[in-house]
Amino acid sequence: MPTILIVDDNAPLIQVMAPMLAGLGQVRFATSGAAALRQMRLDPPDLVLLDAEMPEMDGFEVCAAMRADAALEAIPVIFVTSHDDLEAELRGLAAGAVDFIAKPVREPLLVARVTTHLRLKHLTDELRRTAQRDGLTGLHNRGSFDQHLSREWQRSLRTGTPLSLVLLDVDHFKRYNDHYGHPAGDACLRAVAAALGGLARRPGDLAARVGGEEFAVLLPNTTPEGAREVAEAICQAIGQLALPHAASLTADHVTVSLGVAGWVPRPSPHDGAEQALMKRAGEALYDAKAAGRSRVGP
Ligand code: GH3
Ligand code: MG
Ligand code: MG
Ligand code: MG
Ligand code: MG
Repeated sequence: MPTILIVDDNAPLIQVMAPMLAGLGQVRFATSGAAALRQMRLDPPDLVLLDAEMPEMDGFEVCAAMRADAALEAIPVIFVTSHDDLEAELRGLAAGAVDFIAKPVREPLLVARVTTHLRLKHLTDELRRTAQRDGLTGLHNRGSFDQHLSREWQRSLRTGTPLSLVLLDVDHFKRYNDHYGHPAGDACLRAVAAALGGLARRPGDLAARVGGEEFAVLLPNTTPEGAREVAEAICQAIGQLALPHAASLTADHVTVSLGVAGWVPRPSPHDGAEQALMKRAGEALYDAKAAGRSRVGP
């Protein structure tokens, strides 16, 4: 059930609109712009009906604040205003509104517009989800991982907290495919991915497939020592899946090698400074391979 947030300083008007929308979703309300933003940040709705004219923070300011917030920018906003005002309509659309409704609100029009924009929001959510996912494993894909890495890097830079990541590569996987066949190789990757997803459990942790048989786990607010513990746990858990690998030169079952990197980011004049974490983890992973595989490097 989608959620619809009605924002209006005029409480009686909310009471008029809420029953009209009851069949379309769960209706919430706020009577000021600041309260609306607070509520949205706690629990983002699927659609916002926003009164243009409110004391203190008006609808245009609320809409601008939403567009500047990565967590709220994709939520459609329909402006609601008391008069048939071309200038307000244009300002609303410029601020990022998807549509516009004039007061007094007419029920069929309100229902039709909200229905349309909820349907579009649902489709957009699905598309975004699909675009972020790896088709084989359902984990985040490389593009999504890079986006999150960059976002978390910026956040850690602001807050002065450490950001860590674990890079993981399946050992002797070419030999696995050669021995068991490609479809079995795919099933093996899915099993590894499921184990990985189950271990990256803290809010903000993100597991991704970043290459053919390479995975990464992003660990915000985690020291390199903490990340190393996570990596050791992953190494053990995947070994304990005991997936047979008769062609492995390391063990009789599927094993993985891992590399860890983490630190408190410092300002850099270069774009993409966060990729240094991937590079360092890759070097540690290489060391793990060289040292005999099935371990955390170096
Ligand atoms: P190492 O222990 O050094 O990592 O050896 P490796 O054989 O795992 O590494 P290598 O890079 O030589 O081979 C990786 C293999 O992973 C080769 C490729 O065919 C296989 N692979 C990549 N993506 C997929 C996939 O989506 N499905 C399957 N079944 N195999 C894949
Ligand atoms: Mg008002
Ligand atoms: Mg590899
Ligand atoms: Mg490999
Ligand atoms: Mg190889």
